Amino acid sequence: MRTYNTPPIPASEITPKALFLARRKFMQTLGSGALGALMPAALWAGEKLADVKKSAYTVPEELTPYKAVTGYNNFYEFGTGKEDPAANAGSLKTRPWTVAVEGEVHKPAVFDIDQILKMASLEERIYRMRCVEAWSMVVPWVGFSLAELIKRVEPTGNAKFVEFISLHDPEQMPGQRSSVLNWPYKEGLRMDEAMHPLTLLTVGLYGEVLPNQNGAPVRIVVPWKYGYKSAKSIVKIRFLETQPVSSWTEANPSEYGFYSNVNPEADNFRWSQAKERRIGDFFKRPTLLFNGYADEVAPLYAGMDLKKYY
Ligand SMILES: Nc1nc2c(c(=O)[nH]1)N[C@H]1C(S)=C(S)[C@@H](COP(=O)(O)O)O[C@H]1N2
Ligand SMILES: [Mo]
Repeated sequence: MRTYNTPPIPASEITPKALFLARRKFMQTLGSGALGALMPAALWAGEKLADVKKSAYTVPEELTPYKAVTGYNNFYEFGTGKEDPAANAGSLKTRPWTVAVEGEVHKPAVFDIDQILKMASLEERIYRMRCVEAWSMVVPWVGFSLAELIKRVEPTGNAKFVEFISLHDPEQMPGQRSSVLNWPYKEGLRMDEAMHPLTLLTVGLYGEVLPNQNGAPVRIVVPWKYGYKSAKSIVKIRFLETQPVSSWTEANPSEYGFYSNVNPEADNFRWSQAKERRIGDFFKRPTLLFNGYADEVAPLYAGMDLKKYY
């Protein structure tokens, strides 16, 4: 079933959230309209997103609890421990926020996050997520197909790849003061992968604005690839003729290839990818080729040697 309970509000958030709501109410009752209009539709992490439709791109699996989805994360900009992002990402300022779209496009643009939120109708999509560290989750994301944004900027015939670049700001991202990765965090997709309807431009989860630790205010989610392909808190999308080099490939090219499709037979890692632990489960389960999305995405790789193009 796809029902879920209202996520619990951590005690630490109750006071500021209540204050925020009170302040907004105050602004709205000023009645000037002008001030009210200045208030963004959705600002506070945890705030409900309006008009979210159900999507056909959804798996009928039990959801990973909100607490785990938002409390057990990889986001090295805020530390390398799984609990570091939830503890430290409060310093990320998600407004104002823009995403620059450039490179091989006819209509380069700088989109404000509020423009992005209105670009296409928001959908809830329950996706299986698979981290290369052999754990997995089922997350009800909110967003729309990245293809919707791509169509607006009209890629040129030279656009073969898309690069996603996360925010680089050591003031807000304390993890960037150490060089565990080459900052900013960079990832990429081939054009047809980026255009695939499953590739989600993501602004929320569990019906709410994305918590900072999950990559607020906007991130990519590519459910048939290992988690690191899904770049968080992106500020730039670049269309390229040649394949970009991602941060993880720079760190360790023999393990982190460009494609990084979930593959139980992948033998390029120091540890096996054959099984995974769904967060909350005791027993491991077998990992599925393309994370269970083979029907949808296997045609993208027809004729390719998936061991060579890992
Ligand atoms: N900018 C940035 N994006 C990132 C990461 C990161 O460290 N920095 N970690 C990746 C990894 S390894 C995973 S598994 C997923 C985790 O997403 P989640 O915390 O929302 O589950 O984010 C990916 N995106
Ligand atoms: Mo990951």
